[in-house]
Parts: sequence; structure tokens; C-alpha cells
Amino acid sequence: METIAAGQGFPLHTRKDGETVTRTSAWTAPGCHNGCGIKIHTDDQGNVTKIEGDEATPFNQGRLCARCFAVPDALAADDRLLYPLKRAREDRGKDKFERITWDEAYDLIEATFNDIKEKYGAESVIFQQGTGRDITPYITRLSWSFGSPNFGGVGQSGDSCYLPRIAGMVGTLGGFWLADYSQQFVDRFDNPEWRAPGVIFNVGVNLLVSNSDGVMGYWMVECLKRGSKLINVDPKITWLSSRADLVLRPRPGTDGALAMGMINYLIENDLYDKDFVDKWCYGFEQLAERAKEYPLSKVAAITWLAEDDIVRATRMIVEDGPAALQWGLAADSSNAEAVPAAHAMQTVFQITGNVDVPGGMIMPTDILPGGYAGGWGRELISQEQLAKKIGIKKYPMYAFATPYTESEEVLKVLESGEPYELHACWNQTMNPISCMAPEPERVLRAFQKLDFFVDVTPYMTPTTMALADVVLPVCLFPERNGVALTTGSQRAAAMVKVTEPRGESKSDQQINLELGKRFNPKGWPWDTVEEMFTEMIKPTGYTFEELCEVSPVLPAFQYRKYEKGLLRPDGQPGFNTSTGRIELWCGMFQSIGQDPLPYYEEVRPGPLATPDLYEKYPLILTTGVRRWTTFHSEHRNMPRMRAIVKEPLAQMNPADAEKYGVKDNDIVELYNNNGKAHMRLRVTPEIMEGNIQTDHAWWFPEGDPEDLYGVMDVNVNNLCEYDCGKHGFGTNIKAQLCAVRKYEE
Ligand SMILES: Nc1nc2c(c(=O)[nH]1)N[C@H]1C(S)=C(S)[C@@H](COP(=O)(O)OP(=O)(O)OC[C@H]3O[C@@H](n4cnc5c(=O)[nH]c(N)nc54)[C@H](O)[C@@H]3O)O[C@H]1N2
Ligand SMILES: Nc1nc2c(c(=O)[nH]1)N[C@H]1C(S)=C(S)[C@@H](COP(=O)(O)OP(=O)(O)OC[C@H]3O[C@@H](n4cnc5c(=O)[nH]c(N)nc54)[C@H](O)[C@@H]3O)O[C@H]1N2
Ligand SMILES: [Mo]
Repeated sequence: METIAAGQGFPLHTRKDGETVTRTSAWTAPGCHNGCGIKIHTDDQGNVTKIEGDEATPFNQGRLCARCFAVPDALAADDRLLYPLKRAREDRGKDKFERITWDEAYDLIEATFNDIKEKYGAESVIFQQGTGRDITPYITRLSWSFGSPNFGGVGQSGDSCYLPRIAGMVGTLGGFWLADYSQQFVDRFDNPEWRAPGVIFNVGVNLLVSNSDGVMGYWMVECLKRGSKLINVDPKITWLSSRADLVLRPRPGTDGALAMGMINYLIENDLYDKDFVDKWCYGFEQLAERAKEYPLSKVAAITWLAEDDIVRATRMIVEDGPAALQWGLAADSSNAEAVPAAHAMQTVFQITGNVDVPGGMIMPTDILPGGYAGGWGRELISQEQLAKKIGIKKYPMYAFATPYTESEEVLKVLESGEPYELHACWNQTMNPISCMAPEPERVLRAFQKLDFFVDVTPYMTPTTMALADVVLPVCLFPERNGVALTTGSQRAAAMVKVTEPRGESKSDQQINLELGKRFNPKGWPWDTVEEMFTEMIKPTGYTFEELCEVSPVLPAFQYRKYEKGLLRPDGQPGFNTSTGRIELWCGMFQSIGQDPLPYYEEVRPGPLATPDLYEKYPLILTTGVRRWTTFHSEHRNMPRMRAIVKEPLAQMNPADAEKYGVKDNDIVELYNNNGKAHMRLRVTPEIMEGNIQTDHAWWFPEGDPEDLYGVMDVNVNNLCEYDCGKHGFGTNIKAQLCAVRKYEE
């Protein structure tokens, strides 16, 4: 693989004001997705005194967010877990942990897991991780080297963080693509091959806050400064809406219908790129037939948008191109049928020829496909064991397109013991009870059935308190070495240890290596984590030690790879699909019994799908507003972060507040058939009428541990449910239904 070392010539260590400054990368713990380049200052006692952005890292060019500035607080926090802990199974939920040694903890885990494996099979142990921290390669390896095909666990319905969009990409493009912000070039916005998108279609993402999926919000601002036009598709008025050339405020969950309407308009008005479609796309006639089902009048009625606005947006994509699609979590989680919606949305950018071109959509090369989400060590598990993976008969894409299991399928096996019993869980980086999972009471009850639950975490969480029999304390990123293999346009960046771990805490990587050796020494042949990293990043041509000196390393990039035979293993021009073309009519979806063409299915529950429920619960509930100061359920324990957002918030439009008799600053109760939660109300015109938007992942670390830190009173996931789409991907946590009333204690 041809790579470019962006950090060449920038020394790893320098001295400044009597302190050592180390160039490294941020990433978890505490949580983050991006692995920004940073400079950590340490004093001569090894204390971390300050963190700054690293200008030499093209990804963030010196920028940094509040959570990184607060890492010295996180390191010093009083409530960090410093020793391995154990608790009797009958004391789950009680604050009765006792300190044990690492050897005792490993002995207990090894003996219990192996005993369960002998009695019930390795598949009886599930290995689960939460959002993409840098644990994926090591936890898939642990799961597979132990012999369990059940990596994933009980989290979001339908793996609904990026996976629905990725399923759409893999199906139609045979690969991965994203908007071109020149993130693939070391010289970024100055690169002569690059140009800013003519227009950015920003849908269901609040990029300046979330910096999601390996894309930094400021990149979009840099493009706007260079003339990119912006279409912001979001029911809420965000900062980006206030800068946009066109704002569309669709009913949550209807973006798929919008896309189908745009496809129809493009085809009916001959606005698509005929040359590109003729040469590189498969199934155009069938697509055109399907698109006829979505005339503008129908689409306007579904989406609550004006026909003129849909036309304007579609014309801008053609007339102001190259056009880039920037999308976010709402694409995965506002309508359970997220895969056909993702298929539709991408089709708009495919039939307009915005494929692997400057300022359009790019198809970057992965350094290690397993690094972020694909898994590492699949060769360690037998086909016979892999065939036992939960849920793959119902959802065949889980057999080949992702290492994960589908959450509700695992939950049902936990509950029923069919087709086999589950007995233990290795939980590493997930907090299902306060963040990841809908129906948290149900999830809690199901987990309680397990014989054995191990949690690997830097802090006590409601999940740890409720369930853990053994707790392994994880150190924070400045206390360990590591490799950040990021999502988006991938790069390999070294994470360099600058200070000793506090107490007896260890890194995830160290823990998995040590335990992996006990389970299956052949699968873990390395003496040190650094040797393991070197093996993992082999495709870059660097050792871990070398990577520290030249980090970050980016794969070399070329545009229009499909013309040059660079996308297919056989070296032929075209795309890595069975037809070699972009499959507007998707053979892979056809082969798993799904509709090969994109379509829109009404969001459920919702005004049209369940009118009776809508009458009872007249507000569309969008959960999970991101905040600068927190990463999911983390940072609630950090006073400086907590001072900014003190408590869970719900936001609604003034007209709705008046209609439902609630006022700004009230504590309100949100409720529906699934459950309830209470929150502080903010009344603001930013929110669309008929919509209510809330925080997620709240709990109170200062609260009573045996009340699980108050999580069940405020967890908005009480109102959400397991209900994924036909492909096994997608959920509806951004478009539930609820009602609201003033909360009386
Ligand atoms: N209602 C609603 N629910 C949602 C969402 C929403 O928008 N609305 N968003 C969903 C999405 S997209 C996601 S990705 C999930 C995220 O859900 P989770 O992955 O469960 O996120 P966290 O709550 O941060 O939980 C991770 C826990 O891992 C631990 N941890 C943090 N860093 C590390 C580390 O480096 N090592 C180890 N071993 N442990 C660590 C911390 O204890 C932390 O509490 O939530 C989902 N849930
Ligand atoms: N600070 C911080 N950053 C984070 C996280 C965090 O917890 N804290 N979590 C990370 C994770 S795991 C993820 S997945 C990302 C998620 O971050 P994003 O991908 O940005 O997604 P959200 O913040 O959920 O939603 C973005 C916007 O979608 C709009 N929206 C809701 N429903 C719809 C709809 O149906 N259609 C359209 N068009 N718009 C809709 C909302 O109004 C909101 O403005 O953030 C990541 N970044
Ligand atoms: Mo996510």
C-alpha cells in the first residue's frame, strides 16, 4: 500500500516552558470518534498539565474540542476505577464490590468462561462493545479466538449507527464513500487537485457539534468560505441552517421519500448525467420505473415540504455541482427502513455523476478494513462456530457485511434460551442501561439471567452497578500506547503513552492481549501490545515505533479509481459489485430476498403508519441531541462539563408548549406506550412544530448507586423500542411518538 506520512519532520517530543510536549492522538477513554492530532504537555513528575491541537495533523489542523481540553480533569477525577473489583452474583445492583488482584480477576474470568464453553459451547459467551472506540480489532479478536461468533451484544436496534448507510453503500457501490473535504490530502484545502464542493446536501447531521463519522464540522465551514452552497435538511434550525442557501425541514423519518422524489424529478426532467449512467450504472430503467411512484405532490404530502423547495434542491445539485452528500445519524435512526432510504439518497448522487470526483463524493482506501468496524482475527474462529452466529438466518447481511450481531435477536435469545442458552457477557465500552439500548428495563431483566457479567470500564456506570460480577479498570488514553485507525477517510495515527496509568488500571489492549493468551495463545503470539500494533498496521509498512515518529499515515489517494481499475480485486475498471457497475438495481439486496430498488416506507410509529397512536401521542419524539460537553453517557461525572449542561433537556416549539400547557423551564414528563422519562423543558423556535427533541444517555454519577444513579427516571430510551428494518439495520429513535405533561413529583 502506498502511504504518506503526514507527521514526517515533526518531532515526537519537544520541550517548552520546562515541560515535555508529545505529539500524539486522542481517542478513548474518555470517548470520541475522531482521533484528533494533539500535543500533550507533561511536567517532570509526569502529570498531564495541558492538551492542545496539533497543527501538523491534517485531520484537525490544530483544532480541538472541549472534551479534549478537559482530559487533565478526567485523568485526575476522584471516581476513576483503579483496581479490579468482584461482587457476588446475588449482590448485583448493590454497592458491594470488593477489591481483588489482576491475577484473581483473570483466573476467575478464565475459569468461568472456559467452564461455560465446555458445558454449553463458546457461543454461550457474548462479547459486546459500544460505539466505535479503538477497541474493535482487539475485542473481535478476543471473541473469535475464544470461539464465540457472538460479537456485538445487546445495544441499538438494527446496529443503527452508520451500519444502515454502510449497507446501502456496500450494496450499490461495493465500497465506501463520503463527501470530499480533501481529508485524504496532507495539504488539505490547498491541494491543487481538490476543489470545494459546489453544493453540499447536508441531511440529518449536526456536524458542528457531533463531528460524526470521521468528518469534522469545521471542514464544512472551510468549504462554505470557499464558495460551497449549502442545502440543510433538518427539521431543527441549527447553526448550519442559519448559513444555508436553502433550508428544508422535513417531517422526521421521511428523507427516503424526499430522495425518491428527487430521483423522479431528475429523471423526468432529463437532469441526470446520461453519460455516467450509461457507462457506469446498472438497472437505470428499473429505477426510472420505480421513481415514477414518487411524484412531487405525493412526496410533498409525505415529507411536509413544499414542492418548490424539493425542485430547488434537486436543481441546485445539478446546476451548482459538483455535489456532496453529507449525512448523519438521522439517516440511520429516524426510520427503521433506513437501508432503502440510504439506497435512495445515494442514488441521487450516483445518477448525477458525483462519484469519486473532486468536490463530490470520494471513495477512500482503508488501511485496515477491520480497524474501525470490520473486525480483526476472523481466521481464528471455525466456520462451524461462525455458522452459529445469532440472527444470520433472519438477517443474512449480518453473516458477511458486519462482524456484529443484531441486538434484538441477541436479546430474544437471552430471554428465551432458544436456539441455545447464553451464559456470560464480556462488556467492553458499552453502557446499554443508560445509553445504547432501547427498552432498558427489558434489557436489564434479560442480562440479569446471565451467570456471569464482566465489565471493562474506566468509570462505574449504571450498567456496571446493575450487572457486573467482575469489573476491570481501564486507563485513559494518555496513559497508554495505541493506534487510532479512524473511520471516514482512514488514517493510522499513533497514540503515545505520556504518563503512568493511575492505580492498577490497564489499557483495553493490554487486557485483551493478556486474557487472549489465556484463552488461545496461538491467536495472541505477541509479548507486548506494541508488537501486536506492529502486526496490525503491517499494510502501512511501518512498525509501531516508526509510526510514533511519522504519524499520522494516510493511504495515497487518486480520483476516479473506477476508470483506472483501482476498485476491483481483478484490476478491471468499474466497481466492486457483481456487475462491475454501480447497482441502482442491487443484486446483493435481491440475493438476500430484499427489494433490489430503493423505496420509501412510512415511518413507524407515525402520523400515517399508526394514526391511532398519533392521536394519543401527538408529538414526534427525536432523541439523542449531541452536546459539545458530553460523549454519550460519559462526562456526566466531570464538574466543568456538567456546569454547562446540568440536567437532561427536552426542547419544543413555543406553539406546542402553549398547546400542551407546559412552559419553559418546567420539568416535564414525556410518555408513550413504551414508557416515560422526565426532563427540563426548553421552549425554542429552533424546533419544528409537532416535534420534540431530547438529550439521551443521562444518569447522575452523584446519585444513589443502588438506585442505578437515577437512570431509569430520565432515560429517554424508556420511550424507544426494538424495531429494526427488513434488512436488520435501522431504527426509529429519532422519530418516536410521545405526549408531554408537566411533571408532578
Ligand atoms: N435514545 C437514544 N439512544 C441512543 C442514541 C440516540 O441518539 N438516542 N445514540 C445511539 C448511538 S448512535 C450510539 S453509537 C450509542 C452509544 O452508546 P454507548 O456505546 O453505550 O456509549 P456510552 O454511554 O458512552 O458507553 C460507553 C461506556 O464505555 C465506557 N468507556 C468509555 N471509554 C472506554 C474505553 O476506552 N474503554 C473501555 N473499556 N470502556 C470505555 C464508559 O464507561 C462508557 O460509559 O448510543 C445509542 N443510543
Ligand atoms: N459531542 C458529542 N459528539 C458526538 C456524540 C456525542 O455523544 N457527543 N456521539 C457520536 C455518535 S456515536 C454519533 S452516531 C454522532 C451522531 O451525530 P449526528 O450524525 O450529527 O446526528 P444527531 O446529532 O443525532 O442528529 C443530527 C440532526 O438530525 C436532525 N434530524 C432528526 N431527525 C431527522 C430526520 O428524520 N431527517 C433529517 N433530515 N434530520 C433529522 C436533528 O434535528 C439534528 O439536528 O455523533 C457523534 N458525535
Ligand atoms: Mo453512534
